Amino acid sequence: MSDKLVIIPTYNEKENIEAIIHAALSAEKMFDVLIVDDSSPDGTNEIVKRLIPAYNGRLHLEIRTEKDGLGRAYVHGFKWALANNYEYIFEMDADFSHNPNDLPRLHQALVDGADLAIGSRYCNGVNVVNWPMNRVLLSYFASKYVRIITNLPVHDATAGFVGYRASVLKSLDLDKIKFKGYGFQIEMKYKTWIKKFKLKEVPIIFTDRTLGESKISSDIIGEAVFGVISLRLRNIFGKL
Ligand SMILES: Nc1nc2c(ncn2[C@@H]2O[C@H](COP(=O)(O)OP(=O)(O)OP(=O)(O)O)[C@@H](O)[C@H]2O)c(=O)[nH]1
Ligand SMILES: [Mg+2]
Repeated sequence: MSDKLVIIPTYNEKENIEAIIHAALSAEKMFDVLIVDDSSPDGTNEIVKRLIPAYNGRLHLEIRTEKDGLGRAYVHGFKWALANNYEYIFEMDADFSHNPNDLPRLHQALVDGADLAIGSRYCNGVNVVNWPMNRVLLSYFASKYVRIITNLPVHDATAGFVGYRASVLKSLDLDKIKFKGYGFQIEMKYKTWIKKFKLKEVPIIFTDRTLGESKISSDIIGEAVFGVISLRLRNIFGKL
């Protein structure tokens, strides 16, 4: 069994799922894959079930009964990863915005001493392909905003292509992770940082999805805007 697991949350990803699984399981250094599917109505998990036997125990599936946000899906995946003794645990989207060939570099950052490796779009300028300008600006200024409010020393605070050492996930109280969307990514980085773990940004190029539909919504943006202020205040008052 590998000591490295890539968690991919899915909701209606039938156009991408087979190819992303194949790409992740073909990346150098032998990563295992866990799909956490929220009972996608398009049958994503049926495709996964069909693929499982071909990958000799390297492909796993957890199905949750309803759509409950990417944050909750990841928390479910983290618990599964710890219960199955993985040492290096990665988050990756199903839509090829994150290039599976970057997984070995994220892993290397952890081997070289980082506790949280962040696949970062903004540590060397802006490395985003095919996103409409309003999405780029939203995401870029969201990171600046997070940095101003919280001091978190990261250029890409909402990055969703990251790797953790198991020790980080063991030390966070996963049942207290509150946020579901972009806020989740910020919350995880902030809580890791205030516990004095070592964060390292690894430059990546992010590409907009070509297949399937985005699940971003205005609630998710609102959660992140107000959530950042609440994270900072809860830390000041010792309530994190
Ligand atoms: N299990 C689960 N997965 C989800 C949920 N919402 C989104 N996802 C998955 O999380 C990943 C990121 O979602 P996207 O829709 O690509 O959201 P995004 O990357 O923020 O938005 P775009 O950049 O516009 O694609 C994808 O693999 C989705 O299938 C959810 O509620 N449950
Ligand atoms: Mg996406």
